[in-house]
Amino acid sequence: MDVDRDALIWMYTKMQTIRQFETRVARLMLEGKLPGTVHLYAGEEAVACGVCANLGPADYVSSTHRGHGHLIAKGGDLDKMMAELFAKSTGYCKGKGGSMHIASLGVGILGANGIVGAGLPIAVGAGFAAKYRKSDAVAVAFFGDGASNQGTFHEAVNLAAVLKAPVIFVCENNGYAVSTSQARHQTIVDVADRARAYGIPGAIVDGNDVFAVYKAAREAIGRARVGLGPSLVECKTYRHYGHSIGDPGRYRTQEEVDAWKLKDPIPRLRDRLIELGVMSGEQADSIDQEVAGAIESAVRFAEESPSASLEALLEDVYAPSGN
Ligand SMILES: Cc1ncc(C[n+]2csc(CCOP(=O)(O)OP(=O)(O)O)c2C)c(N)n1
Ligand SMILES: [Mg+2]
Repeated sequence: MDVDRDALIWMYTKMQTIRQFETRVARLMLEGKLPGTVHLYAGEEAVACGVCANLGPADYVSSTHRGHGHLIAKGGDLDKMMAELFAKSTGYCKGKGGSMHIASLGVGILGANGIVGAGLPIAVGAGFAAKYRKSDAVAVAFFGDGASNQGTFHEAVNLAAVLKAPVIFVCENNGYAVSTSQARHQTIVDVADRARAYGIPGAIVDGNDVFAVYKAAREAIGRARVGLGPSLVECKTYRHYGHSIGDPGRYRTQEEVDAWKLKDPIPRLRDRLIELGVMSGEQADSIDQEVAGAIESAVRFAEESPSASLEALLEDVYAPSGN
């Protein structure tokens, strides 16, 4: 496929970063070092990375409760993310938001979001604003199969279609909404079918194949940039961990989990890049080690940072007045 070498290496590195971040966060949670809970993205890395490889700093993403991967792929800083998870004042939201409320307008991250389906209308607003200002920026809304049943999904897709807003709706269909399988929460198999109801293109891709995601996203983002309006891209994927930390996962069989782990997007990409001669096994190992160093340094930064302060509790509640 016509993807340049730098983009391929970028995608491998980011996918590896997300996986190691999530693995480390799972351990920190089990050690009792992080307050609250986390929803881990491991297994779904090809979606965030295949999409964000087509975005620039001026573009926007709106995220979900399972947001670490989107934020890392969009350029989120590991130190500030880790510090936010540790509830430290050096975190993205000064330690007051935690995993589900990380936002950084500076890198186009409109926010992780604890409310299922809430990111979609936000992305439509950002996309419409970009169009209104005559910039060629686009907005991507990541959302789950469960979120596709929310009213916000239907309202957002309809409005984006009517406004021809540059928005790409990326459904991460991991087959479950908490413990409810897709077959029990909707009668359709493909969420992409819903695109037709709003007169926009709908594509279905293997969400564990970063090449497929990249290609579908490139087409949808390209259309949006030249004024052709929104698209929906459905990526079929799977989460390796439970819904959140502490989920015993009794609603899934071990056979199902094992079968999906055989389709793990990261070894798949690694093997393919070695086969294509894009990198050697040694180069891949050295990327993995570099990533491990960055994750450990983020943990150290977070551990050594001061805790969120009680005095700051009521700061940042209202926007500054006057402008
Ligand atoms: C409006 C709203 N309803 C219910 C919940 C509780 N809840 C949290 S995550 C979730 C399931 C989301 O499923 P999906 O959109 O498929 O995302 P996934 O967790 O699979 O990534 C639910 C019902 C919520 N946070 N917000
Ligand atoms: Mg889901």
